[in-house]
Amino acid sequence: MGCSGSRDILLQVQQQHSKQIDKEIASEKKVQKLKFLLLGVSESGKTTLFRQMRILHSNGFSVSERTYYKNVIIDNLMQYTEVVLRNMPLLNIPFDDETSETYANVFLTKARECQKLLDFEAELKHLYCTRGFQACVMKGQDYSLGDGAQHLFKSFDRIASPDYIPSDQDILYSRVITTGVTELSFKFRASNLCMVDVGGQRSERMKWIHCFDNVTAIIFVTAMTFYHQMNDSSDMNKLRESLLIFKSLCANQYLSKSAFLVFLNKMDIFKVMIQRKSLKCCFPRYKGGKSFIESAEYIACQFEDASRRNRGVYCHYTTVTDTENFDRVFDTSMAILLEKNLAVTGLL
Ligand SMILES: Nc1nc2c(ncn2[C@@H]2O[C@H](COP(=O)(O)OP(=O)(O)O)[C@@H](O)[C@H]2O)c(=O)[nH]1
Ligand SMILES: [Mg+2]
Repeated sequence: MGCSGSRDILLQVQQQHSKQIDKEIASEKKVQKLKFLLLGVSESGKTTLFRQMRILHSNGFSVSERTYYKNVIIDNLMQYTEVVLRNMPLLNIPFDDETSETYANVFLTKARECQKLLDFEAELKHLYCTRGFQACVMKGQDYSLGDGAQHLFKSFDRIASPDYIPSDQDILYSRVITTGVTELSFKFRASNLCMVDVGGQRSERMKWIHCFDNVTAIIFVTAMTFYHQMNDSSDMNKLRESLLIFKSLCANQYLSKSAFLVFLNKMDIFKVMIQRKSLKCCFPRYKGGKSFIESAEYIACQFEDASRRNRGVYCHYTTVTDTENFDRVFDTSMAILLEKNLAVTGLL
């Protein structure tokens, strides 16, 4: 009796211990660190998405970071203004009047040395309101004017004020070429997420492989607007180049266990652009019309075909500069990925 009693107690202790271990494993699993790697060619929107993560799921931007972005924004505005003014004659867009032409020449001859936007405040305020300048900005897609330019031009009065502090939206539209690797860790639902942002230029792509260890999912970002844009350094259509890179990533043995999400980005600009220029310029076999849905679905299909993976690739249409829209899309994409795909593949 004594013997079987102590055996029962031992069994109970063992069962409790085992339950405790199960609990710990379960809770460890629950807070498992998931690594998401942002890949895609330059200017697809990776860093903007990364900044949204900071706004939505981390502490946002500090005062000193906003001061840093103020300088970036002023620098961006100088560059964008120069690009527009140099493209006006190339696109046969005349200046509205003599004053505008004089102001443009003053800016173009002096701006580079001086690098102080506010020294040209009066000239720029005048130029930004002219019909010629605005018409050239509207054609920005034809000569690769940065996609943040319109927002920054519109916000000039605010940016030029002495006590200007960049808003989140200004930061999302600012452009800094990424070099190296940046990580952000944050809590998302029951998981700890680590998001990794990398550079997208050719030279930076060599570094991607160093980040391939233990990647839960690749978030491949591509701008849908790439369909009519060339990469000057590779002399290739940027959407076709994105597809090639995506295909090689899908075939990469180090990523064989990683899931793949494709964010087809810059939906806002694409919706307007597709009315003007058909997808045929990129895909001669495209037989559809100019509607957004038809064109966007065709692009999504190209990525699904390029993957040739039986586990499936999840495509989502995004406008990563739009916090509310992106919050929703990211939530949905994570729900699909975490709840369906990763559970099945045993990654979660
Ligand atoms: N209008 C618009 N602009 C975008 C969108 N996504 C990114 N951009 C802008 O495109 C530019 C390049 O984005 P960035 O995130 O730096 O691209 P990366 O090189 O892939 O990191 C920035 O000025 C962004 O503000 C979008 O969905 N819509
Ligand atoms: Mg970047």
